Amino acid sequence: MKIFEKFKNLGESLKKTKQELSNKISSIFGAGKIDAADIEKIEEALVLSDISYKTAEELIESVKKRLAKNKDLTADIIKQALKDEVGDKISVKFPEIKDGNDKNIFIIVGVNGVGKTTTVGKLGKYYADRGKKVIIAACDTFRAAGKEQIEVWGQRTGIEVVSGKENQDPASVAHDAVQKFKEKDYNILLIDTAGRLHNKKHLMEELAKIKRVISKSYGSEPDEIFIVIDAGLGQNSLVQVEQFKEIVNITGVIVTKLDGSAKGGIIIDIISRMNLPVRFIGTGESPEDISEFSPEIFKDNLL
Ligand SMILES: Nc1nc2c(ncn2[C@@H]2O[C@H](COP(=O)(O)OP(=O)(O)OP(=O)(O)O)[C@@H](O)[C@H]2O)c(=O)[nH]1
Ligand SMILES: [Mg+2]
Repeated sequence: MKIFEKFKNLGESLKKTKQELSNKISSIFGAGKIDAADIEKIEEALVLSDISYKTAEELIESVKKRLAKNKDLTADIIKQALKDEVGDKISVKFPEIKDGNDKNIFIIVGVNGVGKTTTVGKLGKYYADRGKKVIIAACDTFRAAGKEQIEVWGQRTGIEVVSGKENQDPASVAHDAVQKFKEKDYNILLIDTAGRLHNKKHLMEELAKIKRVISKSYGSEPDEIFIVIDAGLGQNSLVQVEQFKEIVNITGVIVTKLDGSAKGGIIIDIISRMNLPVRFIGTGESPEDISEFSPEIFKDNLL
């Protein structure tokens, strides 16, 4: 597959973050002489792009070290050093995404409205375009519109959707979908789940149950459990990830709505603080608006 196809929209969707961060750093330093102590001044710009204070401080310390001997600092030199330090922070070696087997099951989780259903629709098309036979389980039985929404995505992309009745136990819908998935020649089963707030205990228990039932019917753990986070929600997403991690073993993160946000910095924290791979990026509302994540392209487009 050609590289521009895999990462088609990643660079484009970082435009806003890049513009704001770059402009802020340039305007902090202006044209005057800069010395290493001035590097501290970029902290606010980093935090505004949604890098946590802790990570921003670490980045600043390491940029200062990197440039300690440089007597002729310019805004561009600082940006380049920052880019390299970000690159170091996010170039963590994670296992490959588990989508290469004959059969793989992904569960998609997250709080309300972050873009789970849209992401399931897009992922369905993404894998179908790559020759996989995909089936979707509509396990959001909580909202009537949730089921219809994913069925519309199924019609749009030509992907089969298994859905239950309104208010049916989502775990039983998941069970039926896994049975069908096992019996026929499907390759990828995508499980859409209802939005749930991490502090709602019974909803979090429901999620644990969905996972348990899937593991039991499948005969092994689901291959990936992705948490979807909305780039616009910033640092709050880190709390969400922490809480979901306590209930199910999150294996990766999908960051949506990066297209409308200047807060791409959150990705650095997810990788370096949460130690989770970012697998996909949502870059819009159309079926093709999904891109694989690449640390290199992210780094090159952040500044
Ligand atoms: N711009 C943009 N909008 C997105 C993206 N992903 C989702 N959306 C929009 O975000 C809104 C919510 O998306 P849903 O997919 O319904 O979110 P959800 O997490 O399934 O919501 P609940 O099931 O209610 O928890 C919709 O208007 C989507 O079109 C994205 O990557 N970019
Ligand atoms: Mg939904």
